[in-house]
Amino acid sequence: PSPVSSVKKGKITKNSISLSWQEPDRPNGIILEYEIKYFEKDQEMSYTIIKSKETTITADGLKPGAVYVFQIRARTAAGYGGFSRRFEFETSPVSVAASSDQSQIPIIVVSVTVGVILLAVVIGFLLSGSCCDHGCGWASSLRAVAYPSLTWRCGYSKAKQDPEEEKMHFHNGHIKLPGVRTYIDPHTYEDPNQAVHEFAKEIEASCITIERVIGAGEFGEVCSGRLKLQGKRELPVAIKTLKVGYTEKQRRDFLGEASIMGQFDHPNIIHLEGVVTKSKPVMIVTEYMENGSLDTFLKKNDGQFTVIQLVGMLRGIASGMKYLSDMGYVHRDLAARNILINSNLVCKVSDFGLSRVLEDDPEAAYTTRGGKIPIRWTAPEAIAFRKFTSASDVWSYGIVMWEVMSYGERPYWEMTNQDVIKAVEEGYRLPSPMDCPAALYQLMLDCWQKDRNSRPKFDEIVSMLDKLIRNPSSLKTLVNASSRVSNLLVEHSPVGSGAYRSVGEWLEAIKMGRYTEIFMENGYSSMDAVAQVTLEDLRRLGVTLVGHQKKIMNSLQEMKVQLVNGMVPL
Ligand code: IFC
Repeated sequence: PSPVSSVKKGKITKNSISLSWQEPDRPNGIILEYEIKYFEKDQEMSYTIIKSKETTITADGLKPGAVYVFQIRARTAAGYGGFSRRFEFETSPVSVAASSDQSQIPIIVVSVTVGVILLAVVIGFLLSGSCCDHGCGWASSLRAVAYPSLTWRCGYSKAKQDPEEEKMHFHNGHIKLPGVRTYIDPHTYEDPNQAVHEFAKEIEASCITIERVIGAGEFGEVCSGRLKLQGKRELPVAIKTLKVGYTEKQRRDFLGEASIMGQFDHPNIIHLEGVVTKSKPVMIVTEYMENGSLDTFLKKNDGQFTVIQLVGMLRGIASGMKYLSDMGYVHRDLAARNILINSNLVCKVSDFGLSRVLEDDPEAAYTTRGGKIPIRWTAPEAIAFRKFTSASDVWSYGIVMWEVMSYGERPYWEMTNQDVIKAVEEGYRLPSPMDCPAALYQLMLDCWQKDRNSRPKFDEIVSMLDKLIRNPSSLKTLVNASSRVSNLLVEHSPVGSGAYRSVGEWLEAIKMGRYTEIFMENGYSSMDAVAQVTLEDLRRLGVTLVGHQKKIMNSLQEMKVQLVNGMVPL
């Protein structure tokens, strides 16, 4: 949306200023809300932000006789527009009669009490569940029962001098917490139609031209076509339709997907253009990704890319996943088949559900009491007790790295799901893909740590890949060809059974004995503990020489990769 250009003052008292304004000249979509930022003149470091669906607000709790600066911006499904210019208004001066001080005491007492209670509710709510679980587990159902309409929303405010004064806003029954931006499960809405229109723009069917069918979705077809919105140039789009004769629940689930996607705005997440709900068929419209899904694309172009290009793809996927995990969204089905790639080789995280997997291969999805799980992409704790978190998404990301570096090879080849589960449980891991840089394979192994808390976080993965891209020679060291035998799983851990009996003995053997004391003092006193050491840890321990870091990490890598002769007997 273009900036709001006209703002008028309304009622002004000594502690409050009311404002009203006009919708921007070029809204470029439906305005979902306005954000009003204000601060006392020359005190810009300490500002307050209020959100409003209306074109009027009252800012209260202001100082008497002070000048306040206001700026307003509008938000549509496409995001925020620019802030308006600054508008300055002054509160009325204090009245000379001093007795009013006394009369305010009851008001202050009541406000403080209400404030404390609200704070307690919010803190209780914060502690009552991690935001990383968007599943239908009993914990979240219980939360939904206990707090039927409480979900958090976006909204933020910079440090204020007086934190008690921090404003909290209720909007649609959702509490907006300062500083957190998390996605909202559309199931928490009583009326899913309201959810979809809060997050997705309604598109008129006449703006869409369908060209051809490109795939099958769970509820209908996926097509390519064009979207022409007034005042904008024609865009190539993908369109998913809901087949006729759907049930109310199917429509709800179908549009629930759009409500989720509409909350995301990131270059590596598939972008939702909008939905068609006012005419039939009901449709979800996204940007069009010319090269389709990443697994098929890589199989078709086997061996055609440079390592830097492949790492660029992986960097994009990790960046999209960092965004989703920051939003508190757990993907649960991260796999190369769920990544789309466009003509510029930009990868975007998507999700086509399990339908395709099931059609392709009845073995790929595993059923345990109503849940389908893509076994070979899923972390052991998610398979065993449904612990899906951003850390289990990191495991899947490691599998995606392996798929990308092996140009779309099937993880664990033709092993059965049962064999995969057993082998992984016993500590076996996929071997390095052919010609894979050692640093990338090490990152995969880090993603596949059994202990989910030891796996890297997505932001660490992004910065690691950035470093490798900035320093391409770091990708020259390939996984030792002789230690890579295809069709064999490698034993990953523990390394304790290796050649060295103590940390000192090991470090001496690689001429790094000078670090023995530092290792021992920092809890790396056994070979098992040493096995968990990452490059970050080394830096923290003060191993700053790159040559020493390499020597230690390479030696660890060598110990971890112990070849198993023949297919694992299970
Ligand atoms: C049930 C459900 C699905 N809940 C969430 N999703 C979901 C769907 C989540 C995400 C993600 F990654 F952002 F979290 C993405 C999708 C998704 O990709 N949906 C979707 C994609 C829906 C409709 C269409 C038309 C598309 N786009 C394409 O299929 C496509 C093909 C080529 N270019 O685009």
